[in-house]
Amino acid sequence: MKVLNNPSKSEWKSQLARPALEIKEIEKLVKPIMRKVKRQGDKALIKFALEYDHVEIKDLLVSRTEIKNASAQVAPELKEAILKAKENIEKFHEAQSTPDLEMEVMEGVTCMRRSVPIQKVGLYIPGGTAPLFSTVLMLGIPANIAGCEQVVLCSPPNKEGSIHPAILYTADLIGIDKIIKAGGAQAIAAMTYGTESVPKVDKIFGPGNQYVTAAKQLATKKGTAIDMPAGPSEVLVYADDSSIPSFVASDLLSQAEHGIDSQVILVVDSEKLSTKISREIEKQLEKLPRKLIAAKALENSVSIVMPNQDKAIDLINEYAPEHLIIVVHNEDEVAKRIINAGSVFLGNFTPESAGDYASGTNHTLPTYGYAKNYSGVSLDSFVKKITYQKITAAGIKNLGPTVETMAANELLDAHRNAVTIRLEYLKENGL
Ligand code: HSO
Ligand code: ZN
Repeated sequence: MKVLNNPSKSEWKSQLARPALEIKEIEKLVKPIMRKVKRQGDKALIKFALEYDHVEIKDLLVSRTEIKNASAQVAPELKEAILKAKENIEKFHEAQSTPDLEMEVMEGVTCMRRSVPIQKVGLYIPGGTAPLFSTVLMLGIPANIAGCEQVVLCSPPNKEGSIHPAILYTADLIGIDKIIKAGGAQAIAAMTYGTESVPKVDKIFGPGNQYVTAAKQLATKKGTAIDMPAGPSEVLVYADDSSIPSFVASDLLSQAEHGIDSQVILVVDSEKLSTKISREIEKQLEKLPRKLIAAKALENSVSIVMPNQDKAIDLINEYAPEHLIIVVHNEDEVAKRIINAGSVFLGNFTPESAGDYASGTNHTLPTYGYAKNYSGVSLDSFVKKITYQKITAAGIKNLGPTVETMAANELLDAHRNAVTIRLEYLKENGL
């Protein structure tokens, strides 16, 4: 890890720059894939499975028998863990529902707001080197609580032509019955346009590689919403001498093992602590099965020595990390001053892994600085809010003149007339 000693504000941007996303180049490769799926539907998905996943797929839809077999392959201990995580995630997401709103804003003028579920949602679960069955919980649970009518899940088939058993088990556990063996940009295209097996959805959720990310961006141009723009996963740990260096190192490594493009940033108040944590990283890295991935990620990572706390907080807010771990003597105070972060973890005993899997918060979070303007996935991501209003005769008399004046001054006479005609009617009828 590169060490920076008290860099000045003018250096932050360049020193903390995330790796550039070559979205435009990738879009060029993704567009023809999307077009083919649009034209040929399932046939294209089967063809792409052969080309990219190297497997012949007969049925894109996972069958009941496959789900049953998958369940038998998941160890009881893992099933129990998934159930515990499910319980916590359900609890925390259920509590996020907001009551419908109804109020008389002025006499005779009532405004209402109601949450309604997005009808059809698509969840993308990557295959690849780590089977992210935890993401099935993070996306499927709020979709259920919101009351989405249809939930479809796409995940790439492995060489045997099936999906990882823990992904299937988890999806079945939360009642997702449309599980499709399709990955990459082609899966996103299928959920954008619809095919014989895959319903067209209103919103697509879930992480993925750069092809998936580019396809999701293209989907938004076709009227399909997405959870958020994505980049590689990242963590920033802010620590002082109240932290336990081996714990900090373990958190940095847990993020680094996600992928070679993951970014991990350490902000500490002394060089001595930075050195201690670096040593711990070296020690723990050696024992990791994914040490090559983690080591590569650490190459893009920096340790920043910043003795002044105000400056450190300023830097964190500028960087806007996806995950922020704060382990300093006054962590609660610092936490209150954080304005840009996806999810915050406080104290020595709160590893990011807890939130990644099972504490209850969602792990689908804004990366790449988008924490400045996006929230992580929550129950809100699966609902729309519709407003209503009802105005009585007395209400239009109260509000009408205000609207008439504003409409006239915007030079929109038809708008004004829509009020005037009603006010005149009431007058003519002695009401
Ligand atoms: N840290 C990832 C989520 C995850 N970690 C899933 C393990 N499994 C992005 O927040
Ligand atoms: Zn993680």
